[in-house]
Amino acid sequence: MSPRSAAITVVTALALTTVLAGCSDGSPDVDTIGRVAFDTALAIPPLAEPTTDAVGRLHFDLTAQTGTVDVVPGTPTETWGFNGPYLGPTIVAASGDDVQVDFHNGLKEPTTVHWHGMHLPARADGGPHQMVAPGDDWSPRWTVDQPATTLWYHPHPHGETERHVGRGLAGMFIVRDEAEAALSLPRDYGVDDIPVIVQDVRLDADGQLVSDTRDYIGPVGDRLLVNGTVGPSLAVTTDVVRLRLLNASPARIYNFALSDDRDLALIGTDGGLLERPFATRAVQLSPGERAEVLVRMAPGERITLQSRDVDLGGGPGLGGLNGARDSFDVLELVASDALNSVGTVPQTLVPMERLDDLDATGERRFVLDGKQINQQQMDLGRIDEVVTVGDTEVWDVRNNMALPHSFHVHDVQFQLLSIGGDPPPPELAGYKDTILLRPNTDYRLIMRFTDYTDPRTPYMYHCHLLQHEDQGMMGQFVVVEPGQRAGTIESGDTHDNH
Ligand SMILES: [Cu+2]
Repeated sequence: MSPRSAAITVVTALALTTVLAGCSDGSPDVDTIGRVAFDTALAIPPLAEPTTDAVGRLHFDLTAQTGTVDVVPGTPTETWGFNGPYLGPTIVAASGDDVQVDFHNGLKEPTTVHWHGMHLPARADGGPHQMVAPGDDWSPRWTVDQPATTLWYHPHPHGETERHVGRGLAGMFIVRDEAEAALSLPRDYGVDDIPVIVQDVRLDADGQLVSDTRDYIGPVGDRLLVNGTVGPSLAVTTDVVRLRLLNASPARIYNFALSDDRDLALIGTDGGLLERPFATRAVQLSPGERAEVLVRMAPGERITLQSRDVDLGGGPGLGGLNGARDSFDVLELVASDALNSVGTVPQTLVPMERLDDLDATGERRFVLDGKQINQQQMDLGRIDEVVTVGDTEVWDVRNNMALPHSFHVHDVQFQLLSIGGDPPPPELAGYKDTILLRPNTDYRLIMRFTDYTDPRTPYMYHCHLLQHEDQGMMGQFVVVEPGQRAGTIESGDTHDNH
């Protein structure tokens, strides 16, 4: 072992000892089941209203701004949002649409807007190289070119992402397409097709947001907001309701289940619909992950979406850490006495081409340990990996610790070949852009890099536990033409990226 790696191992071991020692006096478990009043109608983020220009491009306006939310009645909590005090409008576009987002930074500090899960040019990606100064504008444009799914947008300023997202800068981006439209699924936004953006918060004595890190995974809150609503209740008017679950929390991992343990039908994950619905009692999501589920309801009944029994995959001792023992009432669903039928839910959804590792042109290995990937902290000036356009690659990602991490890759949606040598379970068999990395486990990912070469503007890959990302658990890759080399990194100017 080299002196350098020996030193890193010692530091990691010390950090782990500190974490494990810290939990013995540690965070009390949170259990809100049965204690949430559900006295407020679930807020539905408004749909962003685009304008169409002369060449048919859709323009969406987003402004980052400050505001307040009454998390505790009568005590305004200072928050940030897009086009409002908290969260942002839902953007809907169809595959094939040309879009442009006209973003204005109305904050007093620089930020970015990253399109999480979107396949698009690196300079439109909104990562840490596309910083937008206070008062400035940024207008990325791209063609939506991926299947129907649930994506989201949020800031990605290096070292500050946890704080920016934790204050409320997040919104949903729904992609539609013809294959999805042809299926008998609920798709009436806000009626039977419901965004469910879940965030946990913790308040200080003055009712202000605090980022109180006692757990290794980062700050975990003791109360939930769903679409910004405290104690949310949804009036259900159809026999089947589609929930688009988004974990927009900085660190907390949820395991969503219904109060009576009835099955959910999982129909989609990060990158699109599954081949067929998967009946499951629970859906676990780490930060950044999404799932689309169908819930079947009977007239007049009342059930609750909860989060409980989170499985971080670790041995004894891990369960009490990092909020895994916490339980929450998340969202109440109240069915009306007469429900409209949405029709028969299809048995098959969309065909999916399985990527084959025999077709892979290369393999890369990423080891996550401490707050590093491959023993390196993020360096905005360093390109870590150079990918040739057209290639299909296997990324072998290992969590080398006894604690959880996660892995998110920009630009692409990947498939899982194996987890710890085993084939992925049905809930992880579809397209993904973010996965929880269980302790001491190898994940083999396969992905195809189809276009958007730019030797000077990198995409990111990183742990999506936002504090880890902020602390440098991130790397950069560029996509180049065959034979091309990476160039000197060019941070985008914020006025015009074309
Ligand atoms: Cu991590």
